[in-house]
Amino acid sequence: MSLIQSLAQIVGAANVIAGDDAARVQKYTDELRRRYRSECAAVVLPGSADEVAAVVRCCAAAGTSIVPQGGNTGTMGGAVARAGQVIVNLARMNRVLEVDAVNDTMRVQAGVILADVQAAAEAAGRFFPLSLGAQGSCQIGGNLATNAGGINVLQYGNARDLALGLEVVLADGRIWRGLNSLRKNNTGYDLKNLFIGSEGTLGIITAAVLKLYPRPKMRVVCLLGVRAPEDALALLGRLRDATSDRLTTFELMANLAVQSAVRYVPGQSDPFAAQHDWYALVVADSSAEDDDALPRSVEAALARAMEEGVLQDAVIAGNERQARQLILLREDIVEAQKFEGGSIKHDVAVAVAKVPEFIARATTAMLEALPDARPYVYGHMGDGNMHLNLSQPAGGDTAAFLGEWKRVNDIVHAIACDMDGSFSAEHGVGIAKLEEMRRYKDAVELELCGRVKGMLDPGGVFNPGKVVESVLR
Ligand code: S2G
Ligand code: ZN
Repeated sequence: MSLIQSLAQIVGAANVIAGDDAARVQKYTDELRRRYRSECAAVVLPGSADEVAAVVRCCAAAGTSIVPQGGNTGTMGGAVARAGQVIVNLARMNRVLEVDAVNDTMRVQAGVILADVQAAAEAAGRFFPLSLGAQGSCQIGGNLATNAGGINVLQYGNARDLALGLEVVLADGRIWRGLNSLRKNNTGYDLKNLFIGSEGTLGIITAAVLKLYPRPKMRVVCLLGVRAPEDALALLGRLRDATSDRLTTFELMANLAVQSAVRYVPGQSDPFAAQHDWYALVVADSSAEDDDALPRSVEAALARAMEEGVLQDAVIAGNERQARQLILLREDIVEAQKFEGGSIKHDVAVAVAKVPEFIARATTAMLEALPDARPYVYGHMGDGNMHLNLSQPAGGDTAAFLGEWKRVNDIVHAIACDMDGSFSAEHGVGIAKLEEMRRYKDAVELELCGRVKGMLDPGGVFNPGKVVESVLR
C-alpha cells in the first residue's frame, strides 16, 4: 500500500490531496511572500488528535517527514514543504470545545481561525486579545507554534502568554494531553513553553487552553503626529503613566508608510491637515463601567505634551467607526507597501528605550548600502519590535533590488544584535533565518536547543531543517 493510500485509510480519501494535484494543493504550497517554492508528496487534513497521531506514526514508519501547517500565513518559510514531505494541515480541527467565562478560559482545537476564537470569546462576554493582520485566516495552533505577536502585545503579551495548556502529538505518535486550565500548576517542567514558538519542529499542537479577559467597555484610540521617534518614545512613557499602564497598543509609523496606505488603499486618509514625519497609533482600554477617567487622562497627557513641544498633533477617535479607521490605517500599511515595489523586510526587536537609536543607525546603514532605496518603517514600538522595511527606489529594478535582500538583512540584523536586540522578534526563524541562528545565538543556547530537538524528535519527523538542527543526529 502506498503512503497516500495509508494516509487515506486514516483520515478518509477526501482529506488527502496528492502533491501532484496542483490546483487543490496550491493553497497549502503557496508561500505568502512567494520567497520560497513549496511542494509536497501530499497534504493531509486530519479530523482529530488521534488521526494526527496515526498520521505521524504512518509517516515516521515510512521515513517521511512532516510539515505541520495552520493558516499558512507565516513569512519565514516555517510551513514550506519540499518534495517528498507530507503537509499536515489542521484546518478541519476547528471546533471551539469549551468557553468558561467564570474560569476565564477557552478550550479550542488548533485549527480554529483566530478571528473565530475572538468571536467566541466575545459571544461569551469575554475578550481574547491576540490580534494581528492575518487574523481572518491564521489558525490559533499556528499562532501558538510561532508565538505570534500582533498589536496588543504591550498589554496582553504574545501567544505564549495567552496559553495555559496544550495538547500535542509527539514524534513517536503519542499524544501529550496537557490541556491544563489552572492558573497555578507547579508540577515539573513547563513543557507547553517548549512547543509554543517551536514552529512545528518538536510536535504538532492539536488543541489549547487559552486565557480570557474582561471585555473592554472603554477604548481610547488616537493617532499622534510627532517629529521623531524620540518624541514617540517620550509619549509612550507619559501615556503608560497617565493610563496606569492600560495601553494595549503603541505603533510607530514613518511618513512614507502612512502616505503609502493613504495613496493606495481605498478609503484611507491622513486625518491631519499637515503631514508628519512620524505617526503613532495609541490604544488604551478599560473594562471598568463608564470609565471616563481614561479618556480624560489621555487628553490631559497629550495636552501637556503639545504644550511642551513633544507632540505636534493628535486625533482622538470620537466613536468606534473613527477608532476602527485609525487602526485600519496601521493595518493597511502592510498591504500598501506592495504598491511601492520590492520590499526588503525586517522583523527585529531592541529594548524599547533603544528603538530611536536603532531606527537611526539601521536606516543610515541601509541607505549607505542602497542610497536610492526608501525606508518604509513601521512597527510595535511599545514592545520594541520594529519592521524596518526598505522599499526599492521608485521606478527601480525590482529583481535587482530584491537581490540585495541578504546583504541588507545582514546589515540590519548585525546592528540589532550589536544593540543586544533580536533578529526575529515575532515572525520566527523558519528557514529564512537559520544563518542568523548560527551567527548570533549563544553557543550554549543553540546546543541546548539542538538537544531538545534531538530528544523530542530524534528521527527528524517534524519540520526538519527549520529553526534549529538537532546536534544529536
Ligand atoms: C505587522 C505583518 C507582517 C508583515 O504588520 O506588524 O508583523 O509582512 C507585521 O510585515
Ligand atoms: Zn508585526
